[in-house]
Amino acid sequence: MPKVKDLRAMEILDSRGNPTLRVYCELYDGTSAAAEVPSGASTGKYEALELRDKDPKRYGGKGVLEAAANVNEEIRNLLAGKEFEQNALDRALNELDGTKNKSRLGANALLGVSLSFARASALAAGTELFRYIGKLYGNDRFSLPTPMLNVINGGKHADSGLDIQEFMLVPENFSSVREKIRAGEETIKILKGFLEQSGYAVSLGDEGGFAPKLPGNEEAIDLLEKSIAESGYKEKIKISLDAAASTFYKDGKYRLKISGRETETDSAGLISWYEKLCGEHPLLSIEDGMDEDDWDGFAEMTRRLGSRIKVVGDDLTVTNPSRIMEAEKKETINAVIIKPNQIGTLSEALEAVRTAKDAGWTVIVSHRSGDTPDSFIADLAVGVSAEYLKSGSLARAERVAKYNRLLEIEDLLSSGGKSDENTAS
Ligand code: 2PG
Ligand code: MG
Repeated sequence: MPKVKDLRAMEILDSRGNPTLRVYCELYDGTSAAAEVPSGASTGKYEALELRDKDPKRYGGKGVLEAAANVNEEIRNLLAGKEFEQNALDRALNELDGTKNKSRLGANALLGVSLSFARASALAAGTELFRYIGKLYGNDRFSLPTPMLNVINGGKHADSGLDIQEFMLVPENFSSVREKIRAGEETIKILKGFLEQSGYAVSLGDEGGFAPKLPGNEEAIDLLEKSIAESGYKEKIKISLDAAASTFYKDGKYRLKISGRETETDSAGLISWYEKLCGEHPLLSIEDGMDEDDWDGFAEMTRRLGSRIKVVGDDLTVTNPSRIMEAEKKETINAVIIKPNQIGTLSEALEAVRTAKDAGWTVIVSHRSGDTPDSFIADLAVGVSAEYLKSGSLARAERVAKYNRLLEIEDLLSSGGKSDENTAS
C-alpha cells in the first residue's frame, strides 16, 4: 500500500489568472507527483466549497493561501507516515474536514491531495493513471471518450453576449479519437473563416472557443451547422449545447433572447424553444437546460425531449451521488456531467459515475472554465470508459492538454500497452 511521506501545496494561477492550488504528494518509495485544481465560473450552488481567503488585499479576495496551509499543516499531519488505499485516504480527508460540503478545509485542498495521491500511487505501481483509476472503478475494458469541442463561448465565459454558455461540435462517427480531433479542428478552421468573412471577432473566450457578438443564439447554432456541412462531415459531427440556464433564471422566469427578441418565459416555454431547435438542427444534447432548482422543469424536459437528445445535468447534480440519486428518482435527466472539483475527492467522483451508470445514463467528464494544463480528467474519462470528454475547444494549452493526453492514451492502447507496463493488475 502506498505510504504518504509528505504533502505540499502551493498557490499557482489558473487559465483566468485566478489563484488555485498545486499539491505535491511524495510517497515513501521515493515517487512523487503533483495535481492542479480547476475552478468554475458558472458554479452550481450545491457544489462542494472552494475555499478562498477573502482577503481583499490579495487577488481581490481570491487567494488560496488558507487552503494551501490546510494541506501543509492539518492534512499533512494526519496523513504523513501512514499507508492508504485511495478510498481510505479520501474517507480520511472527509472525516478530517467534518462538514457536508468540505467547507472547513476546502474542496480545493481535499481534491489536490486526493488527485496527487492517485497520481503518485499509479506511478509507484508502475501503471498508467487511467489503469489505476480503472482498477478503483472496476473497469479494465477501456473505451475512449468522444471529445465535445466548445467552439463558441457565451454566458459567463465570454463577452459575446450570447445567453447559451457553450456551443459544441461533437465528432461522433469516426473510428478513433485522432480522427475525431482532426475532423473537429478542420471544422473549427472553417467556422473561423465564416466568422472572419462576416466581420466578426475571432478572439477566444475562456474555453478556447470563439466569442463573436452574434445577433443571437440561433445564429451561433446555424454557423456550426453551416461549418459542419462545409467540412463534409454532415451526419458525422453533431451539435451540443450547455445552456447553463441558472445564469439566466431569475424570480421564477428564464430571460434570454429567442428569435432575436429578449424574452421572458417559464420552463414550458423554454422547453418548446429547445424542441424547435431539436427539430431544426442535429442536436445531440442540451446540458443544464433548466435552473439548478427547477426539478419539475428538468422532468418535463426529459419527458418531452429525452427520447431525441441527451438531457444533461451539471449544476443540477454537481457530481454528488445523493443528488444524482434524487435526479434519477425524479426522472429529470438521462446524462450527467462529472467534474471532480464539484465533489472534492476522486473516490466520490467515481461513486457519482457509478450511480449515474447504474441509472443507465450517459457520462460526460468535464473540465472547468478556469483550468490548468493538468490532464487528470482525460485519464478519469478513460478509466471509467465515459462516453464523452468535454474540455473546451482545440485552442489554449490548458484545454488541448486533455485532448493530447487522450491521443497519447489511444496510442498506448493501440500498441497493445507495450509502452504501458501494467504491473498493478
Ligand atoms: C460548465 C463548466 C465547464 P464552469 O458549466 O459545464 O464548461 O463551466 O466551469 O464555469 O462551471
Ligand atoms: Mg455546464
